[in-house]
Amino acid sequence: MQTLSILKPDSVAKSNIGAIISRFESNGLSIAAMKMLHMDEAQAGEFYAIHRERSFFNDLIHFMTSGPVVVMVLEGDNAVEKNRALMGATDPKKAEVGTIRADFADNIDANAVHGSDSEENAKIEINFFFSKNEIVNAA
Ligand code: IDP
Ligand code: MG
Repeated sequence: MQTLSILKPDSVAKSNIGAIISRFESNGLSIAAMKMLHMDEAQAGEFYAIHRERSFFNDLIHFMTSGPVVVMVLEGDNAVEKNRALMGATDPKKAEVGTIRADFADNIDANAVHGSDSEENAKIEINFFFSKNEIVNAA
């Protein structure tokens, strides 16, 4: 199974790329695709379109376009659920000890990582950032 992960601008700015990728690799998630990019407002707005009506939408887009991100396809058994478990709760104050957000996130805006929340959304999000020939067989 595959899922989409984004290391958000705070993770890149704080040089936490390697430490966070290590969490994935040491927990059975392999990297099947990876790139760095700096999203513009249109791209971030389209990616987060599901949140367009939420009060935090403008803050979310502002933050996600504030610097470069690392976008990855992670592959492994139960990749969607496993990644969500490794990430921890959206609000790092509520994230379990030892999760990525508990260890690397500052607040609910700068919360270190994005992860797809269902297998269906994982497919949509992977297609949003990657073409088929950019994804390798990581199994
Ligand atoms: P998730 O990233 O854990 O899946 P979502 O509910 O999908 O959380 O929200 C997307 C992103 O929007 C979050 O990661 C967070 O950065 C931001 N966000 C969510 N809820 C709030 C909020 O109540 N205030 C501010 N930002 C929020
Ligand atoms: Mg989400």
